[in-house]
Amino acid sequence: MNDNHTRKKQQSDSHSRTGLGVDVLKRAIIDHLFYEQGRYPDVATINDWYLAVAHTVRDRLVRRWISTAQTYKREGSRTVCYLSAEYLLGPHLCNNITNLGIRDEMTQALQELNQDLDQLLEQEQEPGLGNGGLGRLAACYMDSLASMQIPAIGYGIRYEFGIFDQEIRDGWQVEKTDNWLRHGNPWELRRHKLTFDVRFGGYTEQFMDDVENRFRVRWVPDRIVNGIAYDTPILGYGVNTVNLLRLWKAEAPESFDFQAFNLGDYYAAVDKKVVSENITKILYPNDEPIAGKQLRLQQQYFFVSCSLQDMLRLFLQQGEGLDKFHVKFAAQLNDTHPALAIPELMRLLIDEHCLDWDTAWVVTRNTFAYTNHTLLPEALERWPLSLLEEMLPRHLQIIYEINDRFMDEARRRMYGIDMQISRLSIIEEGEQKHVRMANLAFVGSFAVNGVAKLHTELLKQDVMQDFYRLWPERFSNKPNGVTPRRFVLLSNPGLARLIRDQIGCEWTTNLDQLKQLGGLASDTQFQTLWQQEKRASKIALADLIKQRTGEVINPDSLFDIQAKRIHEYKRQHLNLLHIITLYNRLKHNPDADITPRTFVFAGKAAPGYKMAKLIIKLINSVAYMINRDSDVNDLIKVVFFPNFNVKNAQKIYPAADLSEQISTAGKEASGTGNMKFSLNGALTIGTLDGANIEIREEVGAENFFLFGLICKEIYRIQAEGYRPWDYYQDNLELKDSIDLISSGFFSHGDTQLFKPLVDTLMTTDPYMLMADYQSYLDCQQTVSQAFRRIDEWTRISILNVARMGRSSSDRAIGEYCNEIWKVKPVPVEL
Ligand code: 26W
Repeated sequence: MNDNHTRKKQQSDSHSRTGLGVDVLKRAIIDHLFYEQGRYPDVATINDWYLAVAHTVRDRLVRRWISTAQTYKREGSRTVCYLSAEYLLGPHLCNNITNLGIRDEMTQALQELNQDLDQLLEQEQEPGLGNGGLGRLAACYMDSLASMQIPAIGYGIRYEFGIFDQEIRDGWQVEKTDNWLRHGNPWELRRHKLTFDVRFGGYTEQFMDDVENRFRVRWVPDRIVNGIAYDTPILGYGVNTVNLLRLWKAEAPESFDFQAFNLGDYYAAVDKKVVSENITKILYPNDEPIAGKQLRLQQQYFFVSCSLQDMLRLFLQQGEGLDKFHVKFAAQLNDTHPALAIPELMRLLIDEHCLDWDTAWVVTRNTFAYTNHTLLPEALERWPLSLLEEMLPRHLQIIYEINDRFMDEARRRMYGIDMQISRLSIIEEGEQKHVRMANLAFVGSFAVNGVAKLHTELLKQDVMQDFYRLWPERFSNKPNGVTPRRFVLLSNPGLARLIRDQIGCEWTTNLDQLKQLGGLASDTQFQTLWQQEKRASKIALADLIKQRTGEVINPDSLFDIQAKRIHEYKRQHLNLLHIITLYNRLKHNPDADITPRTFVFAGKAAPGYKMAKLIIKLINSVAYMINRDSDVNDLIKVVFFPNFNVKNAQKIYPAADLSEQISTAGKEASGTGNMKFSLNGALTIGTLDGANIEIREEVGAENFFLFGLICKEIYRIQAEGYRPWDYYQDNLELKDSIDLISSGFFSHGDTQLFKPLVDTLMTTDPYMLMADYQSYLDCQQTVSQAFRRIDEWTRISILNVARMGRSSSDRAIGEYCNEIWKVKPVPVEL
């Protein structure tokens, strides 16, 4: 943490590339506008000003970047490599200004240049290189690694097109291509010289290596793609550390085939270029059901091979023996998407660097650790063996060898234990064989973790029970966390200032400090200030909703928000059943005593996920009817906020009174939105699922609106035979709500539109909505009563924030560093 003295010194630094004072910032911005954009203020566009400010801030990062690289090189520091197919970074500018600690200075500098920082921030295209929880967690962890001065490199894919932009047309989701690079990207540096060959296809052959005097394997690929590094600086908060996010782009070794051109075959001339670049063209927009698409596997192998070749390059610079590779690097596999790293490191060590199998295996298994992020069977990756045979013949050989040796070890370990060994195998037998990526990830890692207490328990008791039975010591729980920099300091500056005025600002890097707020929970004056901050955020969101949807909402109503990917297990449609029930109550009795509420939904559906898209249509159809029904007199309003992404999330989390975390128990691995809402003073209504359990333990059961069946009860009911129809029959309000949907009331009389959704609920209801309906309704009634006692509500809101210290991604990264990666901070002097 740069103390005030260092900061003062930096403040006084007048160098236009590095100074942090108002005047030097002004000069730097004008310099960049002039020399970078070739513009002068009178003619400069908003985007010109944005780029000028971006380059001004980037200069301050690059200086720290170089100092960091020099320090790590000098120290030969043990380094964490985070391998993730997704990084949901969000906009860079404000985050870097916040982490440099110059938000006030930059705001003033721009004011004096007649520019508005918030307006310029709107200019930035956010890099949406992720789908949801997993990708955002990777971004939060990169922020914490840098803020805690841990030497780290984030490796991933530089998708040309990120997660689609969502538009709502006639209530339906429409996907728009995310051309985030259209205006260039000031936050990345192309590393022309840093390219690696990545092979695909072909065959392998054995040959006798006389020098090594042993047989070796040669892989003769039938196509090679180049991987080019693009580096994005990740600045820590209040430190000089700038870690590296290295994303790979695929390019053809030769971007133009002249011979083909001369022969007049113009397509062939560019064919290789197009095919190669397709690999990193677009992010797969699914965040649970796997695509199993060839291109997806190519993407996974491509970035894994580039990353490991780069790690070997960095290691060999140190001149040590490769049998010490795992001493230098700890590599975290963010779910199974990078699991091919295991056979790829084996291939590189054995085929390219001539290590023997055993040494290579010791190095490999002591390099990798694996985090599981989902228990949903349909999300557990398993690749057809035939696909691997065609695309990665050498890796399949290595996977077979790994599996044979592993199964031998397993047989030895399970001696006398009755269990089915086939479930352990990396190879899934059957008519079409598959490679189980979770099994491969386990076998090739020294540590495996879940992301919340219940999730880790279910991992041990269910999905990976056989592995846990034989290797319990490898399992641990590493509860997720979120960065308080972006999700409080940056997105809720008013609340951050209020907190700082009371307890100082150490909480931004030591979130447990928030506990001190507990003592102010009943302080009426502080409560008033707290309410004012919340109301200001609600008004800001109301304005944005007016802009984006045309809907006018009442900022004094209870803002009840569910914002996350649309998925049946997250049960946005249970939330809808509550709304329709309230509507029915008001229709039956317009004087019914309903607490005014605004229901806000936000979230994208995977383009191929029909039921999720139907749920979005139903939300908008219910909104259409209710919002225009004068009988309900604005007591309840429903809004679907389009295009939920990090930028919009930063405006939604601060404005919530109630956070909806209503997934079926046992389905949400952790959730991280739940933490962001709670950290911004929202109270949570939720099930005992994922991190809701830890949040409730921390904030106190009396300060959490709990409902629903717990995991065990669900297993029991399903084992005994779950009959959703009975709940429909026995519960009039539930029946009326379902019937209103089936009647076509929300679909202009079309009784077929929502039939698939209603039929699923009435027959299988796999996510137990019918069974949890009444408990949810009762709990929502409690919420309505509680919100009327606004001072009591505010007291609980303050307590919720005060007790959310453990939800910091710094706490999580601290646990990974001490218990898995065994890595220490390396402070950087400028
Ligand atoms: C293409 C297939 C695919 C893509 C992404 C399958 C699975 C995923 C991710 C694992 C899904 C995901 O984002 N899981 C979420 O991870 C968060 C971070 O740990 C958790 O908080 C969420 O509960 C979990 O759903």
